[in-house]
Amino acid sequence: MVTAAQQSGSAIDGTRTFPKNFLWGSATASYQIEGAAAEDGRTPSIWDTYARTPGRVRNGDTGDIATDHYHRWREDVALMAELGLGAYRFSLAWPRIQPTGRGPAVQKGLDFYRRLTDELLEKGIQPVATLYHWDLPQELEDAGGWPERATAERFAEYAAIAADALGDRVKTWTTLNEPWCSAFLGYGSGVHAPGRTDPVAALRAAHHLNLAHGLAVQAVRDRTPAGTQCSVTLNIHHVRPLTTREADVDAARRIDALANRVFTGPMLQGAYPEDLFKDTAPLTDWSFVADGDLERIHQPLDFLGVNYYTPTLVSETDGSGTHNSDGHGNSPHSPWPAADKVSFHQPPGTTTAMGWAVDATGLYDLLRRLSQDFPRLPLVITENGAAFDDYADPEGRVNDPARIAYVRDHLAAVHRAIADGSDVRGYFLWSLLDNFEWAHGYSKRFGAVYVDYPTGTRIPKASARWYAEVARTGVLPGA
Ligand code: IFM
Repeated sequence: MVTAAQQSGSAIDGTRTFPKNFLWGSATASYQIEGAAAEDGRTPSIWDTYARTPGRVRNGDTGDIATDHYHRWREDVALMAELGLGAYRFSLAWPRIQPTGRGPAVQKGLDFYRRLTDELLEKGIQPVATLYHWDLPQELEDAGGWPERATAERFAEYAAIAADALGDRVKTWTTLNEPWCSAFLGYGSGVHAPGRTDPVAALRAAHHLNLAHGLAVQAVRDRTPAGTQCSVTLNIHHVRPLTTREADVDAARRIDALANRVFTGPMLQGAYPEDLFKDTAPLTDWSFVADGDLERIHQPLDFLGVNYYTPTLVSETDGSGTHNSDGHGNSPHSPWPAADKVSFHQPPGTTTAMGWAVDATGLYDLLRRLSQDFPRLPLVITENGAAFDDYADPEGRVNDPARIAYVRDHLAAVHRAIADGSDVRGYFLWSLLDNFEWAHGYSKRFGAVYVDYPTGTRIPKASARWYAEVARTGVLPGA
């Protein structure tokens, strides 16, 4: 059998060939693009409520209209086909399918995703569906939200509804997108919906998101044909210590536990890390982990989805850093429970419009580490990309050389990781379209396709054309 590593090659001129079946895609999320917030039975999610709360989102932006994908989906699928994408990763809006988070499904909500997936399949684009990309039905938050076990149980029911309705056409499922953000930005620092600032609630939320994942995998597997792929997407932080001092190395260990191993431990190994329990002991005894939960969470997965943008640089606190690591807004409340002695530093190098350092070596190191820690688990880059201050020139063109350079360097890192033995099966560019960038509103443009918000007009940026060529040929040009 030819391995992916053997199939991938580099030429003297710097071009790099990816393995034959490597999946080239692009990604979006429901609240960020759909709009139609009150249409066809959809009710508010926590992000509708949060965005409508003054002071939460830049410029008071909301997802009410977003890119209007709910009405323009056909045009958007046509764009994907034009760009030659092999796969499209999107998320289902829970409040569109099951508005109160419980009870029967709304037919019109399901029909929207049926039409979308039919159109994708018709155009030869593989649908990759994420069940949860942060839009919890508000009623479930009112009942306690992710810190409560019942929310995980509701999620399993919703996953069953989605799998029953779409399991005949969606062959690849992701349970959660970046549960770290849901738990720690949503309930810890409060810079994401629902905006709560309680470290214990954040840890409880992390556990119930883990449980929701395990229950949803079981629900999807029970209802879908053999061969259906199940996964989860984590924004694994590549955490580096500022120096080799023991205290800084320990700060990196602590953040690695809170960012990564709190999820990979139970999901992939069936146990929470002991050091996480020890570090957080002053806050909680974790008695919310019930008997049998770890078995429920630890389900076999077909691949791990990895989202990577920038590395994380930490030290034991020296007063020069902050507790915010990721440019997702500033809050007096830390998203890192029991890590008061950790400072976050700006990694060296140029930055994107998010203020995030550009460092593709972080992606390489991360992929190699994951392959070593979980040798039999294939990896897919489910998000990677960059925001820049793009604009349409008088001829209506959008030139974004910095994004091309960013994506090229990160793809080169993926290629190198594959050549060194990592089993990476695909890459999804974040994002297909400029969209609602959470607390930043519409001020940050991550799209390969530019969106003129007042008119909804889509303009493929230079990077979209460049990426289409890479996807078409499977060859990354030299720098
Ligand atoms: O826009 C987000 C996405 O929703 C989740 N991952 C990170 C992206 C950029 O911040």
